[in-house]
Amino acid sequence: MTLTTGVRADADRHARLRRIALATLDANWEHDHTVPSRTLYPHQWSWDSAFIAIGLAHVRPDRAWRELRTLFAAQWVDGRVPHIVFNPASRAGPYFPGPQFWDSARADGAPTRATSGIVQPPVHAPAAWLVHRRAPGEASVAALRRLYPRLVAQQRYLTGRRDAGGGGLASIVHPWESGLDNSPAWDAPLAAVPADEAVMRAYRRHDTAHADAAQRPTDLDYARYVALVESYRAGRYRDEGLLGRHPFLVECPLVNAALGVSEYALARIATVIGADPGPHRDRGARITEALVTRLWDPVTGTFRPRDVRADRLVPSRTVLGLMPLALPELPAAQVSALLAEACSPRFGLAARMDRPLPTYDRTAPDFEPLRYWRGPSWINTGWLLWQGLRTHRRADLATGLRESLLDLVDRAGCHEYFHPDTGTGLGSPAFSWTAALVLDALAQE
Ligand code: 2M8
Repeated sequence: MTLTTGVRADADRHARLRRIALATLDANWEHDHTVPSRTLYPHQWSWDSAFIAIGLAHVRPDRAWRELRTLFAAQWVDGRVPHIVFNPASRAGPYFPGPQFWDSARADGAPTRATSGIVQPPVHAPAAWLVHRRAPGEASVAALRRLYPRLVAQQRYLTGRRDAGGGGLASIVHPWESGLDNSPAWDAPLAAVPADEAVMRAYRRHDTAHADAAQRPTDLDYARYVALVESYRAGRYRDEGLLGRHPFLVECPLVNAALGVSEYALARIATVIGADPGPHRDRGARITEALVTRLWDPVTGTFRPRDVRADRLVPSRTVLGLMPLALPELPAAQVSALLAEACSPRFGLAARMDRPLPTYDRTAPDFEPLRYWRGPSWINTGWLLWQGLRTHRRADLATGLRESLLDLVDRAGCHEYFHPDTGTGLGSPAFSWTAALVLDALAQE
């Protein structure tokens, strides 16, 4: 290929990707938010909306702010941002577990709109910052000003009420809060949650009507998910005394890395709106330190979730362990160990990648190339790692990863996840955050 034909092929690919990404986001727009997928996820999801806003900023900035505004309108009085905001007017089929199951109306400080009672990784402050950076102006500064106190309240909730381990990190109370629902990272702590898959006979899962059951969590996983919601709901989603009564409390490296990165984003936002950035930077540094103290495993050279109840690190090596690379003040020793882990045969990161980044150690005996978060490649975890590589100025690896992400979508479309060997599209075929993050990756050389 000559230089000019190469450049033309690249421009064609960009135009093609932009077209399908925009069409996907437009088709999934639902009056004041974007659904992750029309069939599988017909309501608003918290961290999906943050990723979606980042992509929309490049093409529909007003809609990006609207997306975040709608989500934060459902914030609880204690500062939690619910992981699902139910759309009462949804014309799509039912979702399990739906609003009746969560029963948020009975909890103190829940909004009028029905929501779930749990959270997802707090990637919203960095998202708000990026939306402003991609489309700056008076409107974006006004939007930041409105959102700032809500973002601060979200941080306060997670670092305060959710610090069940007492070491300065937030605990998750459900695997859904990590966003990586059935990651092998949760196998060990979930084994302590009593559940019988027969309880699922009383419920109807709708996910398996829209996606192949072999690509979704199992019924036993769902029995445990249901048991954990029931436990948290029984205490009306209060967080006091969780250690004594809730069977799953884990410090997740992704959730806590996002918490730290959010403080640095809030420092930047504070500067723009005339607030004090100093306390945010201090908190960012403290969270980074707590991550290293509590979740760093010097033996394997990666971060691991801490099972707070058992007071030990979980054994599996998942993509979650690489996520703290996004922290700007991560010490050099951890940065180089994480790069070594990412570039090892377990994850295969390279300046020219021959296979996409998996979500789980591909050399592990229980690696499952089709099953959701137990192996397949996802665009958001790749995008988050890409951010970390750019933060630590590894342009060579960042370029390799970006190419691999764009290539996946170019070949298969805006799928929810991808086969980590063949790149075949899996799950939903028109998935919003895939589209949004492709738009962002396209715009950054
Ligand atoms: C998946 O999770 C939901 C439950 O929250 C589900 O399986 O029904 C996860 O991939 C999660 O990270 C994502 O936010 C959600 C919507 O895309 O789907």
